[in-house]
Amino acid sequence: MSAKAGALYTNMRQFLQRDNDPLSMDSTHIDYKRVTFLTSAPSLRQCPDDSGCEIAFAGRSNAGKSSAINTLTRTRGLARTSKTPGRTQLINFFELAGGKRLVDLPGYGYAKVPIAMKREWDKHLAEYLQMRQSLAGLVLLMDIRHPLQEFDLQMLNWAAQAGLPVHILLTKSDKLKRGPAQSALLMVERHLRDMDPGCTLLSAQTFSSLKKQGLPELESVLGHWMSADFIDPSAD
Ligand SMILES: Nc1nc2c(ncn2[C@@H]2O[C@H](COP(=O)(O)OP(=O)(O)OP(=O)(O)O)[C@@H](O)[C@H]2O)c(=O)[nH]1
Ligand SMILES: [Mg+2]
Repeated sequence: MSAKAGALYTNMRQFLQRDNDPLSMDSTHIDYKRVTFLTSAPSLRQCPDDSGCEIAFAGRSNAGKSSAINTLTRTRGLARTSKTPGRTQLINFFELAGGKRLVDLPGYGYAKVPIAMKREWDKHLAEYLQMRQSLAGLVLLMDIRHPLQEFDLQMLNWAAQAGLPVHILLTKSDKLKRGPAQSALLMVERHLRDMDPGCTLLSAQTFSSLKKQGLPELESVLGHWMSADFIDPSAD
């Protein structure tokens, strides 16, 4: 187990001794409206200093990553959104108060991008996820109508191996009625329980940027990840 995975494991054990209902988690209050664009990086080398704490938003192209960041920060136009998949091609960093960061990752699995470009993205994405010490957790977004596709499963397996906590947002929940939306969530949660029986590192919720549905739950999980006792103590 890597040092990072070891520290996260210790944190998870401490966390397990508490109530692990996401809405009652002990969390840091973060004013998400106090956000500024920091930088865009084409690769890991150009990323800002790997210190403090950041949370990355990952998922297939068009899943709603940039929209979710704008919804969370109540800042329209902060992260660029588009009807054209593949819009976010760089790793975009946004800074919150206290030196914490949100990261908008390039979408994966967009078929129309030339294969060489796709390989480049995948390489940078994998490098970022594996090497970034300040990464405290991954928000993995999936369109609620098409959850757990091949790349999503790959991402989940990789994160589980690395001991990285993942919170799944089943996005665009406004596209489904309540019943089918809940069924999709239950199906995803069943899968997560199979992967991680205590469901200590993996969780899921429904979310809609359009209807602003699911914000308190998301904020609670992020607040917990960013709280001092959850951050890797070996990181500076
Ligand atoms: N109905 C609905 N549409 C949404 C929601 N969230 C995002 N969208 C739409 O989905 C499209 C893609 O959203 P983005 O936020 O740009 O998706 P992305 O994951 O950042 O996409 P890439 O940058 O290409 O990887 C846009 O047309 C959004 O308006 C939502 O909650 N409900
Ligand atoms: Mg985007």
